[in-house]
Amino acid sequence: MLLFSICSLLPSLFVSVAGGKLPEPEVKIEVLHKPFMCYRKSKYGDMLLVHYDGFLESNGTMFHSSRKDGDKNPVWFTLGIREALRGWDKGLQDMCKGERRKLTVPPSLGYGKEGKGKIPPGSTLIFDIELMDIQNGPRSHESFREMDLNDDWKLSREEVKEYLKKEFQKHGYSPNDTHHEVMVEDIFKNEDEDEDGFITVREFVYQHDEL
Ligand SMILES: *[C@@H]1O[C@H](CO)[C@@H](O)[C@H](O)[C@H]1NC(C)=O
Ligand SMILES: *[C@@H]1O[C@H](CO)[C@@H](O)[C@H](O)[C@H]1NC(C)=O
Ligand SMILES: [Ca+2]
Ligand SMILES: [Ca+2]
Repeated sequence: MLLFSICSLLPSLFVSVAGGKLPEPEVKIEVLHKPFMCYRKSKYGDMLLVHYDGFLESNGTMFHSSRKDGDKNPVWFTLGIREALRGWDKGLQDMCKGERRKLTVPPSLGYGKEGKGKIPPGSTLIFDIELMDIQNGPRSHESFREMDLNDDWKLSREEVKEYLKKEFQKHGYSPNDTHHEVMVEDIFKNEDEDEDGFITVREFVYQHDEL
């Protein structure tokens, strides 16, 4: 059971995501606070830790606050892969750690015509978001460089297998060669688009078309 759950988790790091291609309504971005020092700006594929308050534009009701609701912890999400609202993917790019933004998110980049829970159909949303931390995401160049043990800018089956082994150990599981080989085959089936036996930076980092 345990092994099953981590195995279903790991390949998801490699699962391709669909990219939006058509021109779309924009998110309005207002910078509320910009830190004096900015060592790194958020970019596609980064993991962001944020605190946020979300309001309905219609009457100003707060529908969620990470500072006040639940465990009151900030939340992690990966930028640009639709893990969060598309309005966040668009509105939280090039942001410094410590920066605060107000985003005005149209319904089509939020919860759409259907709405969700406390959010009525067709709602424009206002978010007050503070970026607390930035980490390398699973799809980042940095992660790729880490996996590319011989620095030839492509990932071999052996390198991916090494990575899986390390990830398993990090999560407290003993490595299992047979199992890793099955996972590697699965990953290559999805990621090695030109089937040359290597996963290139392009194949790894960028969005795959699912048209
Ligand atoms: C604001 O709008 C929401 C959704 O229509 C509604 O549930 C809520 O009661 C309203 N709040 C106020 C203060 O009018
Ligand atoms: C290793 O994985 C294979 C395939 O998933 C499984 O059949 C086998 O029982 C595992 N071995 C150990 C020692 O866990
Ligand atoms: Ca390599
Ligand atoms: Ca390839």
